[in-house]
Amino acid sequence: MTKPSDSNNDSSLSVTDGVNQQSAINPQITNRSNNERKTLSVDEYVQGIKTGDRTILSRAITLIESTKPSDRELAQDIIEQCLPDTGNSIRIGITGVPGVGKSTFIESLGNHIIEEGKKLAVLAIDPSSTRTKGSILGDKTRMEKLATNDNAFIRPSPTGGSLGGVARKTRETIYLCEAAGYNTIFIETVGVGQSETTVHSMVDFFLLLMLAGAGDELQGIKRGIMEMADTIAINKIDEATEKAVTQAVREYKNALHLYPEMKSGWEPKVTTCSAITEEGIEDIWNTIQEYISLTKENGYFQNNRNRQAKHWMYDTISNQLRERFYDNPAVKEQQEHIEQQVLDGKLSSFKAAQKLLESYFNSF
Ligand SMILES: Nc1nc2c(ncn2[C@@H]2O[C@H](COP(=O)(O)OP(=O)(O)O)[C@@H](O)[C@H]2O)c(=O)[nH]1
Ligand SMILES: [Mg+2]
Repeated sequence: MTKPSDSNNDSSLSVTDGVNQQSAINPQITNRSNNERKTLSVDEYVQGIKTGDRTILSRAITLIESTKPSDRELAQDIIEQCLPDTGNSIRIGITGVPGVGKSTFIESLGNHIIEEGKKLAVLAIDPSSTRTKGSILGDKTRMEKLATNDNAFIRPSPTGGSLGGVARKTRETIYLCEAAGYNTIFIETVGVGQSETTVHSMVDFFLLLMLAGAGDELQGIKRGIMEMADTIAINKIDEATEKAVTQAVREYKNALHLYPEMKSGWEPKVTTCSAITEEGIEDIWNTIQEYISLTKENGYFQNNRNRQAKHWMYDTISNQLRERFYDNPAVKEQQEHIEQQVLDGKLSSFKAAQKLLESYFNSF
């Protein structure tokens, strides 16, 4: 498998403004320039976003990603006012192991659909990544044409925090991008952990990229992820033998047959492509269109969106409760000590949890 060679990339590509990439390069500079910026009102943010002002959109996303409560409050007000202009996009999740070609694929398909007149936002979820300067520029170089296209907006994965936190930020970012007129949203995620389940819960269509000539065990893809895929695309067919490609297609088709029918009424497809030569890319777009038509017709599209919206609501509640709990001074003070007592066998896990919860509830 080809590994991305991210280091030593230097580039003057336009990189969408964001806390992470700037702070990765020089935190001091970021802080200074942020402080010097004019503060905007909620209305100014909302107007800016709705008129497609990319700088203001970027700044609003930075508020979403901020850990400062006042920033997050402001972000919530902005999202609330943008809400009537959201939902009118196709949200597509793209997953696969590192190096399979996700970013290159996005560059290829992205430019294709922009030529068709679409506006594309590319977001990423990668909770494992502590993004370095190298990896950001690495992704950007894979998306060289997109990164400089006025109809594309690329935002790297928010750093830090739990998967739940990263998921919330991404969901909220989807809303803002939709309000800014991006009618197609790609969300790239690494297909190795829990993050693809999270992405699956925020997209309409889920695409899994694979390689020919490597068993799925080798590719680190769990069965559960294949089960979620609306399409499996075998990438890099330009460098695989025809025999290996044919065999891979057959194997994945067989594997998909073992799963129960999808609730969407869609029969998952196995297809092939090369993100480099662009062979098969248009076909995949057509497949996505077919899927959208089918699910809009049979009602699944809207039902699924409703289900997701409900899920996000409860997910947000759980996450905020958890964050509040662990941020609580009384909990913080005792956590380590109580944990040690459990490790020493002096306290049962249940009792320990009860004690911590009590100190939380008694702190109000
Ligand atoms: N030959 C070939 N190489 C590809 C293809 N797609 C991606 N690559 C290469 O595979 C490497 C990893 O690609 P990247 O898009 O960064 O993968 P990601 O980690 O899944 O985002 C890069 O060197 C790409 O140039 C393809 O279709 N054919
Ligand atoms: Mg990538």
